[in-house]
Amino acid sequence: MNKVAIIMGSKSDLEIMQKAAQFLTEHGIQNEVFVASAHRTPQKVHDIAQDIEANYDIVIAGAGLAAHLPGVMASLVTKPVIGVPINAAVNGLDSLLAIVQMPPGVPVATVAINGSKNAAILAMQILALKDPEVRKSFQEFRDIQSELKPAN
Ligand code: RP5
Repeated sequence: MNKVAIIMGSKSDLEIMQKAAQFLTEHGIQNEVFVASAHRTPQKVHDIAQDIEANYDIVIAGAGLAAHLPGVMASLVTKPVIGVPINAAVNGLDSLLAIVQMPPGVPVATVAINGSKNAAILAMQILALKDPEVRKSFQEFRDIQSELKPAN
């Protein structure tokens, strides 16, 4: 199905998280953005998790402060979850530690603070494992990035 769910804890995370959506869209990968808070709207998170489990391949989850959303999402779905710590306070270190320090058994693949573009690139690499078209598109991205080929 090649669909990526992008979820974040607040609309205030959108400025950072939309870089993930932009990268995926630019590379022809379907994605959908959701806003729901593990703390403020837990039932909505559960409902979205059910949708994700049925209809998506990978989750990119961003949150700041006591950033529990990526971990909660990882607990609710069997799909890989990539966590994006958002810098909302103390330079994002609170969020980074909350997301990366998952207990054994429920991993969240965590990227850098505000690293939503890398989250999208990682999602594309995972999709490329089983889809030759995505693999080709990813190789083109790599070639352009390493200046083997001019950007058009
Ligand atoms: C977290 O709290 C959100 O992910 C956001 O990064 C932070 C602040 O949220 P707002 O107060 O801006 O809604 O849950």
